[in-house]
Amino acid sequence: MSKTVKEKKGTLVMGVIGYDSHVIGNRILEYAFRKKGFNVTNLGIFASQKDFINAAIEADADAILVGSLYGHAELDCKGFREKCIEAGIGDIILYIGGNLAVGEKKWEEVEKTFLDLGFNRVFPPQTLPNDVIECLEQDIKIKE
Ligand code: B12
Repeated sequence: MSKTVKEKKGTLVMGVIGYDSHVIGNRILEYAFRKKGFNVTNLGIFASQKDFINAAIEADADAILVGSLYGHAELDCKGFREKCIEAGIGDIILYIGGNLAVGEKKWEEVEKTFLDLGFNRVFPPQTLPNDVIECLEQDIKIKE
C-alpha cells in the first residue's frame, strides 16, 4: 500500500522506559514531532521494551525514541536492539535521550554505552526538539 504524504514524514513510537515518571520532556517532544507532521504513538511513562517493540510493529514505525531521566537507562535498555532483531524489526532507527548519566560520568562515556547497546543516536539533557527532528529527517531519508 502506498504511503500518504503525511506518513512519508515518518512514523515514530516514543515513550519513557522503565519505572520512570518524568513526563515533561516526553510531552514537549511529542508536541514538536506532531507539529512537524510526524505520525506519533506516544506510550507515555512506564513503558517496557516489549511495549515499544509491539507498538512499533503495529504502527510500522520508522523509529523508536526512548526517554529516560531517572538514572536507570542502561539497565532498562540492555538487550533492546537484540529484542528488536528477534521481533523482525532489527533495522529500526533507535534513539535515546534524557538524563542518561549517573554521577560524574563524561558525556563521551555515556554516549558510547548506549551506542554499544545498539542505539543509533544518543541525546544529552538540554537537547532541543529541533535537534532531534533534524536527525530524524536525515536518518529516515537515508533508510528509505
Ligand atoms: C521535575 C523533576 C521531577 C518530577 C517529575 C514530574 C513529572 N511528572 O515529570 C518528580 C518530582 C516526580 C521527580 C521525581 C524523581 N526524580 Co526528578 N527531576 C525533575 C527535574 C527537576 C526536571 C525534569 C524536567 O521535567 N525537565 C524539563 C524537561 C523539558 O527537560 P528534560 O526532561 O530533560 O527533556 C529534554 C531533554 O532531556 C530531551 N529529552 C528528554 N527525553 C528525551 C527522549 C528522547 C528520545 C530524546 C531524543 C530527547 C529527550 O529533550 C527534552 C526537551 O528539551 C530534573 C532535574 C533537571 N533539571 O533536569 C530531576 C531529575 C531528572 N530527577 C532525578 C531523580 C533522581 C528523581 C527521583 C529518582 C528522585 C527520588 N529519589 O525519588 C524521582 C524519580 C521517580 C521515578 N520513578 O521516576 C535526577 C536524575 C539523576 C540521574 N539521571 O542520574 C534529576 C536529574 C535531578 C538531579 N540532578 O539529581 N523528578
